[in-house]
Parts: sequence; C-alpha cells; structure tokens
Amino acid sequence: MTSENQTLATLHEAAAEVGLVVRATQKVGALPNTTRTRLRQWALDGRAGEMDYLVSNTPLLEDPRAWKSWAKSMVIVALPYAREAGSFRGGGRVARYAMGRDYHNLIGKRLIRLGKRLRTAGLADDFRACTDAAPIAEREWAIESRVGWRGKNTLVLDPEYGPWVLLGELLVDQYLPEYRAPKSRWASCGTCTRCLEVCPTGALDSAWSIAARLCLSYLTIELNGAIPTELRSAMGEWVFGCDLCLEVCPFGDQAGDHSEEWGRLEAFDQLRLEDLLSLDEASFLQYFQGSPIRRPGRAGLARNACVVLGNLGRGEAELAKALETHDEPLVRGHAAWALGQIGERAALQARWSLESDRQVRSEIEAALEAC
Ligand code: B12
Ligand code: SF4
Ligand code: SF4
Repeated sequence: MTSENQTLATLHEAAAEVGLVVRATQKVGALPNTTRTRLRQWALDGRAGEMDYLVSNTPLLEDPRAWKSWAKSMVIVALPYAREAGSFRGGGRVARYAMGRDYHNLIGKRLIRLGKRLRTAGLADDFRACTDAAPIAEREWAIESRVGWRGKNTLVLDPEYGPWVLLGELLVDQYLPEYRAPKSRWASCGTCTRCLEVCPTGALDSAWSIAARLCLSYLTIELNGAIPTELRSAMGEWVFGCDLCLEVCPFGDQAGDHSEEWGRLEAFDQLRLEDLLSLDEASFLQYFQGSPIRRPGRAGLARNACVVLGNLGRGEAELAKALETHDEPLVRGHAAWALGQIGERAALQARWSLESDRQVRSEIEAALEAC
C-alpha cells in the first residue's frame, strides 16, 4: 500500500469509529472565480434578508484560509437524515432535520472526535469541526469535491439520498491525500422543475438560486421580528422550517428512513400548537433541550404557531388569551392577525382599547379590517 493509500485507510477507519463516512478530502484554497463572483452578487442583490453574517463573511466564504490561516485540507462528511414527515401533536409541520437530535451537536461532536483521532495518528495537529454555523460555503465545497451535484432547489443532491443529507467538514492543518467519489455517480436535474413549482413563496425564483428572505425556513427560524403579512398565508402549516422543495425531489425517493439514528424529540408528541402560546421560558428550554427548535426562541416559535393556527382556522381561545396576556408584543401581534383570519372580532375589539404597544394596535386594526 502506498503511503497515500495508507493515510486514506487510516482516515476512513477513524471516521467509521466515530460514526462518520468520509465522502471527500480536498485541498483548502480559494473557491473558483465564478463561484466567488456569484456569492458576492447574491449578497449584493439583497437575497440574504437579515442574515448579515452571510454578507459580512463573504471574504471568509470565498477562501477558508481567510478564517483559519493554518487550514490545508478539508475532510467532508454527509449524513443522511430522511424520515417520515414531522409535526406537533395534532398538526403544525416541522422540518425533518429538527425532529430529533440537533445535527450541529451530533455531527460537530463526531467531527471533533475524528480530529482527535487524526491528531493521535499524526495526521493533524490543529483542526476545526464545521457544520452549518461556520463561515464555510459548505455546498460549494461538497460540489467541488463531488459529494453531490447542485439541485435547482440550491441543495446538494446526493446520488443515494437526494437532498436528504446534512453536511459537515473538518479543517486540518496538514495535507491529506485528495479523495473524491467517481463522477459517474452524478446525475442532474434535467428538465425537472418540481421544486421551483412547489415553493409557496416564490423563494426559488430561478433555478439554482434562492431569495432566502422569502424562504419559509428563513421566515420561521432566522427572522427575528414580524413575519411580513403578505407571506403569512403562504406558511400554511409550517411552524418550523420547510421541506417542500426536498419532498418533491425525485432523487430523494429511495433515501430510506434514518429516524432511529436521529431519535425523536418527545415534545412533538406532548405539545399541541396551542400549547406553544403559553410556554414560559423555563418550560420552552426544557421541552426543546438539545433541539434546533430553540433557534427562533420562545417568542419566535409562538409567533409561528399563531400564524399556522390562523391558517388552520383553529385555536381561537388560546389565541385570544395570547392576545390578552402574552408578555411578547411580537406574539400578541401575530395572535391578532390569526384571530382576524378566523373572524374573531369580539376578542380583537376587546383588546384594542387596552393594548399599549403601537405595533400590536396596528395589527389589531388590520385584523379587524380583514374580518
Ligand atoms: C443561510 C442558510 C440557509 C438560508 C439560505 C438557504 C440557501 N439556499 O442559501 C435558509 C434559512 C433559507 C436555509 C434554508 C434551508 N437550509 Co440552510 N443553510 C444556510 C447556510 C448556513 C449558508 C448557505 C449560504 O451560504 N447561502 C448563500 C447563497 C449565496 O447560496 P446560494 O443561494 O446557493 O447561491 C449560490 C447558488 O445560487 C449558485 N448559483 C447561482 N446561479 C447558478 C447557476 C449555475 C449554473 C450554477 C452551477 C450555480 C449557480 O451560486 C451562488 C453562490 O455559490 C448553510 C450552511 C453553510 N455554512 O453553508 C445551510 C445549509 C445550506 N442548509 C441546509 C438545510 C438542510 C436547509 C433546509 C433544508 C432546512 C429546512 N428544512 O428548513 C432549508 C432548505 C431551503 C433551500 N432550498 O435552500 C443544509 C443543506 C444540505 C444539502 N443537502 O445541501 C446546509 C448545507 C447546512 C448543513 N450543514 O447541512 N438555509
Ligand atoms: S424550503 Fe420551502 S419556502 Fe424555502 S425554498 Fe424550499 S419550498 Fe421554498
Ligand atoms: S425537484 Fe427536480 S429540479 Fe428540483 S432539485 Fe430535485 S431534481 Fe432538481
């Protein structure tokens, strides 16, 4: 065995020991010029919404050495997570990646263990585990290294699991031999446009590019303030994230069920959407411990639940109580909108003269006009 093959064998073995499969190793450097230009243009076009970190991180995204000057190689992993569609008890859909353990923890910890093993084997000294929350253009690197190809929904499509894979990388300070899957496993979207057609907000306004500020995943998870009124109906039943452009992708049809590995958060069987409106901070943190659902915070999740209840036309009593008593004006405002959708004038009128927050008052007025 050559020393390069020996190194790769050690790497694959170490990865298997920590529950990962190495999909590629790649030399770290600047992304190709065309990709860098697209990244910059995307930010300039205002498609990032409030995610300013994507815009300010553009130089780091273009070349990981601007972030970690010691980085020489990148090990890329991709974990399948396909599973049954998820929801809260009685409805309110949740993106499948969030139905079980938080992938940031799961992949992150495994990558750290891999890094330690590489250090012991003399293949790394410094290393950094990355998954999602790091200034790395993960899909670009996965595509560069042939882990998969770019779908029109902008996601990396894996030959086996379609869009149902989560990506992670380990940056290391030593050169590892390059390893890539053969390109023969690649396919392409061809004439398919299912994801563009199914997107309820028009976020996928052109193939291979997303207006993130319109995506339900952004609106329900990343956005801090009010959800723009004109997009609330398009949320349908989605209370956290959205999987529509993954569910329609034919490359995901044989992705299998990986729920056993990821587990299932008990809160989804215990809580109804209505219950989210009255959670206090301590119970919110307890129910969603170790879950990505914590990301929008207690108020953000209750805000989303109000919109979905309005769309489903249920939960009048809980919405009226939230309008009257919720400590967050953001939630009171969205409860007002939902009551307007359901046609509950009495609750709106009763609150209008008592409400002191200007934004909530204008939500009540708009809701009264809408009923
Ligand atoms: C910000 C972010 C979001 C944003 C923006 C999404 C996006 N598509 O960029 C929001 C909040 C909307 C989001 C949603 C989701 N996300 Co997200 N997200 C990220 C994050 C942190 C950064 C992505 C980024 O930099 N976007 C910036 C722009 C510039 O990317 P872009 O629109 O794709 O632009 C490129 C292309 O348009 C391309 N391009 C444009 N025109 C053309 C033309 C041609 C011919 C070509 C070849 C290329 C091309 O050039 C641009 C620059 O490269 C990554 C993790 C990471 N660090 O990379 C995860 C990540 C992309 N998300 C992920 C997931 C799972 C999701 C969701 C499925 C979660 C959910 N169920 O709700 C949805 C999917 C929505 C969708 N269709 O993308 C996974 C995707 C895994 C995969 N298989 O690809 C990632 C990689 C996280 C991870 N570690 O696994 N996400
Ligand atoms: S996740 Fe939903 S809202 Fe976002 S691009 Fe896909 S279909 Fe559209
Ligand atoms: S749904 Fe069709 S167009 Fe969209 S990513 Fe999948 S194969 Fe490509």
